[in-house]
Amino acid sequence: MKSIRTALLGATLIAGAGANAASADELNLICSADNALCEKLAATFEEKTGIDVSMIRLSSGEAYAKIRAEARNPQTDVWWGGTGDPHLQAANDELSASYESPMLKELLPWAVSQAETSGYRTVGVYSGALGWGYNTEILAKKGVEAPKCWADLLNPALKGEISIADPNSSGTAYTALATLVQLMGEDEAFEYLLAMGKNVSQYTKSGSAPVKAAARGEAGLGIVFMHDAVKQAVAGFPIEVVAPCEGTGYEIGSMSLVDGSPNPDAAKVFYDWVLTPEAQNLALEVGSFRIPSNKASTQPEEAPKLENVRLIDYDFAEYGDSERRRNLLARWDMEVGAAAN
Ligand code: S7P
Repeated sequence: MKSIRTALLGATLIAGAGANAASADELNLICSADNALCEKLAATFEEKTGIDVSMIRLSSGEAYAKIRAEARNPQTDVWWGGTGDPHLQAANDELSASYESPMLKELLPWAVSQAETSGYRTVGVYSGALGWGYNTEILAKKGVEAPKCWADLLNPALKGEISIADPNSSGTAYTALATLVQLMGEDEAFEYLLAMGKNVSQYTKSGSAPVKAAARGEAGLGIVFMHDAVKQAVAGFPIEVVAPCEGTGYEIGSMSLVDGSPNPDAAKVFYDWVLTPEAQNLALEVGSFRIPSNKASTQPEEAPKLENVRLIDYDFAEYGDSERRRNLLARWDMEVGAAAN
């Protein structure tokens, strides 16, 4: 990577002292995946390139809100990970920059399609299906039958046992909301969410927190991406992973470069590196079992097999559209959030 660094420093010198000129030795990263993976990526990149990474972990909705708030004076260079819909919303709002990475040709079709949908303002980095993990010991103690379908989550015996995130902060929970709307129709999905809300103990900020709570015995069931539930099961917790019988949605975890960012050269170095198999395989070292987007990356054995999951034809363009996402979140606040308070 030495030569890349030298090229970068040259590029910075040529850029001169323009308003946005900054050191090629710095990168400001928002990471919206598991903190362990975020730290691993940042540390390895620093080690390889000598570029200092200043990283914060934010849930997908919070990351979008931060980038939006900084639009006039961007502080962030790269937003890596988190669900694709808010990345598409950022693209829609022209908060992200268009970049056709030379790595695109190495990626699986769903990752490239995410780039094409957004005019190359975002790209797919991993994928995984939505489902839940339940604590087998808690449900057995309560005599509750294993919940296999969305309909089963309305069982009054689950009162106070379900945990799911707030879709305003969490991309996972927004994926759940958009999935139910696509499965049932919008009015029916909101009726369902209100009814299920009677069983919800807590709307968390982070998307993976619900299944961590279930693993620790603080909740009976957490609605999350299936790979986040697998992580708890692999770690030895009594968690059973479920793909809902009626069908379910999925995410294309994404990455975007921020338009007008302070360190655009370093940002592109990170962008290209993090799409390599070498970088994508780091996920395995921290027990993150989602499907990586590079064709040559290792597909984790533990990752839920998508061919065994009844996937809906998730409409990323519609549910990543700014107005659609804003309206759905406003309705969630008025109906579901208000009922929880
Ligand atoms: O890396 C695992 C993963 O779950 O992290 C992301 C994250 O949970 C999304 O966070 P929020 O729901 O808090 O926004 C997911 O994209 C990814 O699957």
